[in-house]
Amino acid sequence: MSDIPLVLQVGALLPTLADSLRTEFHAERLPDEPVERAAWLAGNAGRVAVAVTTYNTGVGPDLMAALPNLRAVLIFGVGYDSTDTAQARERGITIATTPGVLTDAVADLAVGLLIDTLRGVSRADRFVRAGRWAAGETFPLTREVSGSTVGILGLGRIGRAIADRLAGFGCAIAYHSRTAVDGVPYPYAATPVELAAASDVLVVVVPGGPATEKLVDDDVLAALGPEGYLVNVARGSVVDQEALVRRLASGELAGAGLDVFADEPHVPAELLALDTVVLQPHVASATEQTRQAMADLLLENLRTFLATGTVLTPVP
Ligand code: NAP
Ligand code: 8YV
Repeated sequence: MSDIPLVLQVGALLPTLADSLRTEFHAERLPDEPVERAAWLAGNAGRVAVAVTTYNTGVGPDLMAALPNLRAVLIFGVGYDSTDTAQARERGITIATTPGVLTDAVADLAVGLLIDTLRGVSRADRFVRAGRWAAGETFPLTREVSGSTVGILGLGRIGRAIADRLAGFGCAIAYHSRTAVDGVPYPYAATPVELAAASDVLVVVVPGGPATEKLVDDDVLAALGPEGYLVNVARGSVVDQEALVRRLASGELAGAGLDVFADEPHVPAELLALDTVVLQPHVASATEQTRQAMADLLLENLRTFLATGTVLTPVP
């Protein structure tokens, strides 16, 4: 067994990032297959100083407990809800994410989803491809985006970028976070229900995890109402998905644009069948430019951590 601190890749990563980890840091990849993984851990767990992972995989409680000398978890992404932050705090393990560099890409996709959901862009595309326009059918009228009222649930980095983009469309913006944000021109709603009741569209962009589990519950969806739309680019866990499906299917909600789901990559069959819903495979940050910027920031965090024991972008 070598004494050199090991960088461990946990789960699939952007191929260019995985290459850099291997060539620059001699990183090894934790096997995904359980028997192979257990054998690898039995021989190597004590060597691991840094784990590199994504939201999709994370370093959960069991894996973290199995790595006695782990000092840092570096996450490719801004959300860290799949990593055991409580254990990390207790053991003094640093967690770093890649905030900021993905804000624009995620905000762009959120606005695109919102426009698609209200104006039926994907639906109209299906209509044309199916030959229905050529056959003389008329596509139904849709909901105007400009001038609508948009509630932002979570006015952080991404929420603010979405709000500012939509303000440019002449939308009226309101928001809810746990605390009101100083110096923003948008009115604050005291609760998610109050925000939903005042909105035509509710855009969800709070972090996932226990504190926000089903923050968008049936009451919030009821307050949004049958003319209301939901856009979720945060985490599936933030929305009561069963209630959402029920209300969409019964027409008690007008539509939804969803990049994230409760049990990814599984999407409820009821949603697949609904024409009022636009579905994305968790791709809000997935542009060439942003994924490269995320990889660059992660690698900078790794170099800094190995040199100084600190990171540039720790989670609070
Ligand atoms: P951020 O700057 O930390 O913003 C999070 C916002 O949520 C803050 O305004 C925060 O304000 C609010 N918030 C936190 N807990 C809350 C609660 N319990 N109730 C109400 N508001 C709450 O984070 P960000 O960079 O904007 O990213 C936000 C989230 O987007 C990430 O955590 C991630 O889950 C998701 N995301 C998804 C994708 C994707 O591919 N779909 C990509 C990137 C990020 P207060 O603390 O004042 O409440
Ligand atoms: C993922 C995300 O990181 O940043 C986040 O929180 O959800 C995404 O950007 C990306 O899908 C890679 O896991």
